[in-house]
Amino acid sequence: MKITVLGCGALGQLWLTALERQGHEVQGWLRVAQPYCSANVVELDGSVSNKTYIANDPRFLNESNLLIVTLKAWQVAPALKNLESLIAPACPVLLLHNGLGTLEELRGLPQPILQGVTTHAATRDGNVIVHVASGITHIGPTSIEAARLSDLAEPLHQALPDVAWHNNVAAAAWQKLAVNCVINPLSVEYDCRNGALADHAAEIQRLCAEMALIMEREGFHSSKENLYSYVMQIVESTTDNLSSMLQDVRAQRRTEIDYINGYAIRRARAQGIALPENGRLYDLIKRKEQSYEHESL
Ligand code: KPL
Repeated sequence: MKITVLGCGALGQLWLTALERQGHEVQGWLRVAQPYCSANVVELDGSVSNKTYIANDPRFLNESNLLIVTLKAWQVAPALKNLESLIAPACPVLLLHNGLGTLEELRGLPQPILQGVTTHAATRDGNVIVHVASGITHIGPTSIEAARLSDLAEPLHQALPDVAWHNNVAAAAWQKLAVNCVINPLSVEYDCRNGALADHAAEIQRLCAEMALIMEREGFHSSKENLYSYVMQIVESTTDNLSSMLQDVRAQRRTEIDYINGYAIRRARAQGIALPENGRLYDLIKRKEQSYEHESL
């Protein structure tokens, strides 16, 4: 297959490396156009792959059979709207980002959109991307046209296992949203690695209760107890991780808060319910972002 990967951060580099190894023709696409991009990945078994790929070739993009988007949530809609005319109308677009809300922003995009949720963990160590934990990438359609694309799961699975196709991927996306609504802002509040959140069980329980409530209203049944035990499992399995939100705050970058707790709060408002603990953390992260936005003025 011919595949373009939009966004060459940690996850983008993992996919470029994995797909090329399987014999696919790949290119990267950087927001600031460059003719080449490099992927420098330490694999799970410790082996190193350091390769350079072509980048930002509009013809390659137009001929691509798949576009994988690994940008931050807030970058997705502006980037895709910019590229829309260069992407073939039938080319599937696979979104792989934290949070929800981009589908609403992409309404009207002609290409079929697949939503993806991944539990692979990769972190940046200087110029190197370290694939720290294997995981599952759940993918699925967001429209009737996209429902015909289930055959894509197999080549993706061959490249970077596991990949699982779900006709109702939104359920997996809400489950991941719940994890991110808890771990990401709390790790910023306590300025700690994920594992240290085990000391804040009461706060985690309150957040899980709120997430179970909104998920139920949105038609994705989950109990607060099940969510709590799932979140604690992720706290433990990612114990040494700095959450993506804490990394963003430390680097004084825009966070994905509007697509994480912000999305849960918007859906709750639409359902006529309040999520006070999510609201408190949303405000906390927004204040942090504003403090460094102001510093850089
Ligand atoms: O997705 C994550 C993130 O950091 O954004 C978790 C699952 C919380 C792992 O760190």
